Amino acid sequence: MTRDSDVSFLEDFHAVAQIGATPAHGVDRQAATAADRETREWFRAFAEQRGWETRVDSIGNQFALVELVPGAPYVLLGSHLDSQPLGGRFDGAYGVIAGLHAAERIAARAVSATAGPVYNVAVVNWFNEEGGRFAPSIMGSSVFAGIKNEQEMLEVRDLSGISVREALAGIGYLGTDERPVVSAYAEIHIEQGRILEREGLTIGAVDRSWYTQKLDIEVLGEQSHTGATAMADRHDALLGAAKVIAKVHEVTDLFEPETLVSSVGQLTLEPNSPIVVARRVHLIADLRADDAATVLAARDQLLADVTEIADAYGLTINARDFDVRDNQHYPESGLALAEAAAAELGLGSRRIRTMAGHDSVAMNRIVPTVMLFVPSVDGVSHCEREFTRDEDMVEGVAMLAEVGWRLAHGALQAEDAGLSGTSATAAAHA
Ligand code: HGY
Ligand code: MN
Ligand code: MN
Repeated sequence: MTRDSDVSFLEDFHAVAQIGATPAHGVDRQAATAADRETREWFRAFAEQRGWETRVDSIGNQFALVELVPGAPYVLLGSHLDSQPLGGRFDGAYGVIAGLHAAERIAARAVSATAGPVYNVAVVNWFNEEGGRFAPSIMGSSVFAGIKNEQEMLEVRDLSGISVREALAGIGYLGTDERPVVSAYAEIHIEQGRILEREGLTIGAVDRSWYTQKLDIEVLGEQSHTGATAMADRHDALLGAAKVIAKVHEVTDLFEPETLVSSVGQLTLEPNSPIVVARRVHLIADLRADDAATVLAARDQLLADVTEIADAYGLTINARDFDVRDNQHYPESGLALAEAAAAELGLGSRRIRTMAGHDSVAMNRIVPTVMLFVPSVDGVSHCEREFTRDEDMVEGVAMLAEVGWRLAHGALQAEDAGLSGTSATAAAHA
């Protein structure tokens, strides 16, 4: 039986999925593009129709604030509306729209509750979680959490040389508003893996994130004529890059299957002419494992491989660690809260690791954080084929509303997570 509120959520979700929609049912809404602006306008309209205050901070994070207890800190719910190029319509967007609907249900419940909330509720659309256009990913929430320097992030440029600052100003979302003081954070997201689907469960309570890092690699050769240059005289940066890319894949064979994942997803080539041996290739390798030591061992092996390739082909190859993210452990009390909420709603749940990064990875550093998953069909993500069933999505909204209700009643305190206090306290100490 689908409740009216579920119908309303599904209508909103499928409406947003039309913004930046691609012919194969994905979305292309990269950070601070026109499509990103359109989803931000949708977010703002949703809040304003309900009389909620909206804010935009100085790194483009967008907030909707629901005041239940004047002057109190906010339980923050949310995720991100930006997508990968030709990405999926569920990644991030599900969590933002679920957050808006959960906040609406919490506000309605507070009206008639005997024991009212002690905290307010807010919903966030984080800027540039995906990092496809502007690296690193998880940018807006990392600045909010004091992990990344705001000015540095505003100066990051995309491949066409446009800075974050220029792009945000260009869509009218380089804000100046004060950030809300946050007491706790909860995020619901598609799993982007196969475990919940395989086990027939609706909810994942995330206990830990994988250790991840990027290797920023520059391969330098010498430009020359592809027809007139002797093979012995060539310093072919693209050949070297091809060897590096193969090594980034092959290094996973040195470890137990599926314990290390790695790929190169982005490459730029100069001068990129069919008659010219390449002078320069820039590429980014993504390395992840549950065990930090595995990533570090793979990284060391790759640095040795890179040196060998440089020597063998007469190249210079520079490799730099980038976007290193330590394992994040979510608080035990938050996991117990999620499991109790799932049980109350009659939803099957289990604890689960996240291999993908999320804004909750940043927020867990400053406030008690609950990270939840709903199933992904076939585990596919960052792809137009990404899919989650309506029935799983609506169960997830009910789950987020229940978790948010408990958080708004103070169910998780900073000390539960070994933290000092609200986000204001943490930022003051950052
Ligand atoms: O970095 C990540 O894993 C996320 O998809 N942005
Ligand atoms: Mn995401
Ligand atoms: Mn993603």
